[in-house]
Amino acid sequence: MSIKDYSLYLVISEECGLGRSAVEIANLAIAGGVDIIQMREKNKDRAKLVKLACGLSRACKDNGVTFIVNDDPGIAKESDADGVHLGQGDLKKYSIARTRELIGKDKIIGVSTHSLAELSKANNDDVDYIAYGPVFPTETKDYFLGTGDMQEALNIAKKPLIFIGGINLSNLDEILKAGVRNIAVIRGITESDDISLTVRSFKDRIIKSKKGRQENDYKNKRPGSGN
Ligand code: TZP
Ligand code: MG
Repeated sequence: MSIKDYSLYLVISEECGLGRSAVEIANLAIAGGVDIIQMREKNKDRAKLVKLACGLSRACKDNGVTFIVNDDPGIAKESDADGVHLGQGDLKKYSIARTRELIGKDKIIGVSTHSLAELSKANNDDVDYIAYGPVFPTETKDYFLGTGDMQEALNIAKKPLIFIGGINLSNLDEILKAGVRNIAVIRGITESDDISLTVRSFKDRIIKSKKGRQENDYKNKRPGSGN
């Protein structure tokens, strides 16, 4: 399976939702036009994770939104998710070949990378997309990469590249201008009062930036444009 649009990828951790449930957050984000939703819950037992994943999977399927389970290919399989997201630690537990075997070869596998070296390695692995970050300071991690290597990351990526970490409506334009096409967000969306509106704002700006880039590409390629 391939994802048609990686533009806006929401990672849901219920504890970052200002008291709202993961399904409530998902439905509000779906109404706002999110492309992908990931369940990322670190403090629930397996039975709860499976139940929640099934609920989120259903909500996403009903609305044509891609659903990804973090950490656990087994739960992705049980909830009929579209795919699984593995961190560098998860890859020690589940090889990519084993993950493909578990979830099915048509499903999506995404990986987290935190350096250009990890990104380069993921380029050659059998994965469908690569997440790269944290770009900005975030409460989730105790370090961040900054935007210095962003251009190089964009240049070397051979798969859809999704930037993550501390991205919000205040720093979004800076990274879109640098050429970023796809972003993943937790708190910049789940901590907003109006999740649907915030998702819409993220999405509108991403679409506008992509359109601007297409128009520029077109202008630069026109005969007589000097290129
Ligand atoms: N991986 C790198 S940064 C991050 C993950 C899971 C957390 C992103 O959360 P936020 O709230 O968007 O900074
Ligand atoms: Mg993980």
